[in-house]
Amino acid sequence: MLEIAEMLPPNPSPLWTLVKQAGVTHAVGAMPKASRGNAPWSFDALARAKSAYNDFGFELSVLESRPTLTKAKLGLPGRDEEIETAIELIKNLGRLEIPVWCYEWMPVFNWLRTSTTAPARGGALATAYDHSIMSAGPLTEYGEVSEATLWDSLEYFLRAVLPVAEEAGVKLAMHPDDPPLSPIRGLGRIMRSISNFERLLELYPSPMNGIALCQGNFRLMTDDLPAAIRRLGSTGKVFFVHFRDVAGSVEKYVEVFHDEGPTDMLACMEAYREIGFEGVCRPDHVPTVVGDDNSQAGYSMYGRLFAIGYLKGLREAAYR
Ligand SMILES: [Mn+2]
Repeated sequence: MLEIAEMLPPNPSPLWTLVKQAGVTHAVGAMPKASRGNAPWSFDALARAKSAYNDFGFELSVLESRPTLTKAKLGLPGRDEEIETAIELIKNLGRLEIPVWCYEWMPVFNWLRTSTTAPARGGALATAYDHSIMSAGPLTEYGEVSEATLWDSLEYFLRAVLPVAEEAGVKLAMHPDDPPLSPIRGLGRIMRSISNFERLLELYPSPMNGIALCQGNFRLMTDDLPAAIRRLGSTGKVFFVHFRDVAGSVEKYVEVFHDEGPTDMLACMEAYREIGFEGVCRPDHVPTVVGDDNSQAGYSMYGRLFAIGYLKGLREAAYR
């Protein structure tokens, strides 16, 4: 059964209460800040974070933050030290029975937008991406990096971490590149097509090597998202779902409310039921609505209420 979760920063806040009031039972968490000499990925830090979620009645289903992996992604000297932190994190997730780690392979840039103030329905604010703006920007300090380099570094990483993940019983869910475009400012990006995700699964076959199906990005890779869910889901390797939609194309798009995009969201929910998805699905990136400030574009508080309610309704329709 698909369970609905929300992304909650690791400290209790009014957001936690609101999400609880909306009937959400599962949390997608992040590493806490370092404290008392404990690294964010240490057992002690993660144990306290997990307890906080549990104390509020949330099951911590996914950890969706990462230690720095820039050298690991770019294949640079020092990568083994970075990979060692990922290994320690995975071991500690196993010890604490946190079943999924969501990671990504976007070098230097994480998710990228050229606007956080795009006009959305009723005066809400959305995030948007326009490649004609981004591509005018300078190269990073790393210059040009090929996709071949990223594939090599990813294989090196998987060979190091997947045996640990198997031992720990922790599933690794790869989030797609956002936007799924390559290169950006000289940096190749590889997690940007359905066939590349199939290549990821073949790179190191393992029951722990899987996918975070972020709909906003996969919808920019295909015109038939429900079919893509069934195709990737047939591998049994969809471990985590981000629920959202965008309008436009990969070169120029804007995020939308969950009910107004071009994607048939009910058909997506039915596809998750058909593939027997057993994991959590969280709303991703909501517009900033009245009563919210825009300081954390995509993750404002009240905007989430609508997304959670819509997702709950779709789940009820698909699973009844
Ligand atoms: Mn996402």
